[in-house]
Amino acid sequence: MRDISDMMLNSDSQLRGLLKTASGSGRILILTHGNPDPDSIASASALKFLLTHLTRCQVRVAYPGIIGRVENRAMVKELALKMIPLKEINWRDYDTLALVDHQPRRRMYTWPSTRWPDIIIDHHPRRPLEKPAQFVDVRKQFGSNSSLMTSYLLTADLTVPRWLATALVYGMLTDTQDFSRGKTGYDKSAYLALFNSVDHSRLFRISHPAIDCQYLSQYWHALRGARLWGDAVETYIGEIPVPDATSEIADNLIIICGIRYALVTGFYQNTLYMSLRVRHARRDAGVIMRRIVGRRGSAGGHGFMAGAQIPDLKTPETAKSLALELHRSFIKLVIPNSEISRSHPILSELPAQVHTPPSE
Ligand SMILES: [Mn+2]
Repeated sequence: MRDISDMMLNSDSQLRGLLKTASGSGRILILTHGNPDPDSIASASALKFLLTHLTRCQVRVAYPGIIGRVENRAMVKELALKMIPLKEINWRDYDTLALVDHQPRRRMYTWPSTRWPDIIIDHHPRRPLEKPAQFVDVRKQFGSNSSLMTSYLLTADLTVPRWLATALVYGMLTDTQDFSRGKTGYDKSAYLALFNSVDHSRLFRISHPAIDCQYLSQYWHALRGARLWGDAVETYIGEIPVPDATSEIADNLIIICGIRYALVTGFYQNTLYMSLRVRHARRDAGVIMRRIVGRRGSAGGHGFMAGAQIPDLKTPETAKSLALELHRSFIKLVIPNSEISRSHPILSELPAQVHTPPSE
């Protein structure tokens, strides 16, 4: 575990740099990444808290896409986080744009062409910027952006309220898979620093949210179509109600005993959404996904998880045939040749009568 003072190394000068950039503006818009995950949501909330307390700026958080996952919706509701859908934003209302937990990527620009981010705080590997930004803090030694934001809060000596500590810890837990993934020394320090401020009942309700029947039907539908090829499982689930339905189902398929790869694809508003999970990070999910998708769309990810989007598909039929083609490439990539001809559904037929009630 890394020492907390070590974690805050650089945070002092970074905090001054951030405040200098922010102080020159009046109204700041913080953007999460598209269909934001807990790390992105917590980071945006932390930056808003920091800037609201240390500057005179008006600060809002916006998210592109949809908050779809049942846990993420529970997080926003339980912690009463204020976030606005990006489509409701009037850009003229803001003079400064901040990105958290991601860096500008050409395919993902969600802001008008006349705008460019002024502030970027991220923990993914640094990408070359097309245009400079006033304040950039990219530190990939943090397993989650929530931990990086925690180092700012600690450096600023702010008391972290329970709702924010809970959000940040949930961001850390999900991005590092409960501190099991990658280098997590700084994340553990950040976690310990916040531990006593966390609302553990709420944290439990977020990580174990109530599900509804629609969720179960969707899961059943995905399971019914899922096929096993050796130690890989894949399913195309057709039209999905929210884009991150695929990641939710992939997370549930990868925990099946003996499975090492799970690929789930769905269709939402003319775009194919794909989610891949791998059990052992020896085969990097991001590399596999990029090879499957190639130039047809955008793919990203790391170690255990990856996602891809292929836009501009005219009809559900086009989407389906492309999805099936991509799933075939996936199987060829991860399964030895000898096993490719053999596949079977993961659900087997139950005997007609599982339980016979005792006779009177
Ligand atoms: Mn992150």
